[in-house]
Amino acid sequence: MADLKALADAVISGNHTKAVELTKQALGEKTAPEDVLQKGLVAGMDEVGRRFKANEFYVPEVLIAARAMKMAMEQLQPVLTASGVKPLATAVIGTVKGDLHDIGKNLVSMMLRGAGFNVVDLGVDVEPAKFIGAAKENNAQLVGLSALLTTTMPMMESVIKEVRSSSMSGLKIMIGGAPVTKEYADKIGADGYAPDAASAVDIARALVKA
Ligand code: B1M
Repeated sequence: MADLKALADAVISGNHTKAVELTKQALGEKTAPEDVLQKGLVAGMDEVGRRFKANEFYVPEVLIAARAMKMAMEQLQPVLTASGVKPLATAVIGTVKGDLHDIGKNLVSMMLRGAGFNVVDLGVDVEPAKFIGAAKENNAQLVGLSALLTTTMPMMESVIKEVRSSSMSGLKIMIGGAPVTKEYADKIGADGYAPDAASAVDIARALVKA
């Protein structure tokens, strides 16, 4: 019988070979693809997030866990799509214009994918209009903005202003990045702020439910 706990453990330890093998095995045994996702892969990434928040895991452990998750997802995705399982929500994410830092943003993307979001990652140095265009095109519920430079933080406010004055004014906006604070997020009218990738998952889940 498919061992979804072992699959979660393979993700937590970043053992991609085992994660892929157990995913294939579970699918071969006709385990519901949603269970493979939620009880195996997402459960594993949730624990990775918990350990990261508790400083029991650091960036390298999160990256290897996310790689295991991604490789297992490659097996699972076609089956999920065929069975009509819907993603939790769609999030468009990127590093704002003028800013080339993407390590943290990539972590947030990976953790959101791990939590069952469909993530459209626009990369770095993203113009405000591109966020809105991609959100429209992908029917997104959430936009995620990352900035690592004090000089590019104001670009987040520009994106928020553009979103609020567009036909997508109801889009939820989450921001983050080393120099960003909750106070700053409130000041510029963001819906949510996350200090790290694991908290970003909690905030994103809450925002798309609201
Ligand atoms: Co740059 N850099 N950098 N840099 N760089 C910083 C940010 C800096 C603090 C270093 C310093 O001086 N001490 C400083 C900024 C100072 C300031 O603005 N006050 C700085 C500078 C000045 C610069 C340049 C201007 C240097 C130069 O050329 N003179 C230049 C700018 C280029 C540009 O962007 N236009 C530059 C360039 C670079 C590199 C290209 C060399 C490289 C980036 C490589 C890459 O990203 N692919 C780089 C790096 C690596 C850093 C440091 C060392 C590390 C950043 C990082 O990846 N951290 C950084 C110093 C530091 O932070 N200690 C620094 C690890 C990452 C996991 O954390 O990104 O904070 P972080 O992400 C976290 C959270 O913030 C949060 O979750 C993540 C995971 O927990 N988070 C979100 C991030 N985005 C989020 C989005 C969310 C939610 C949470 O919702 C959407």
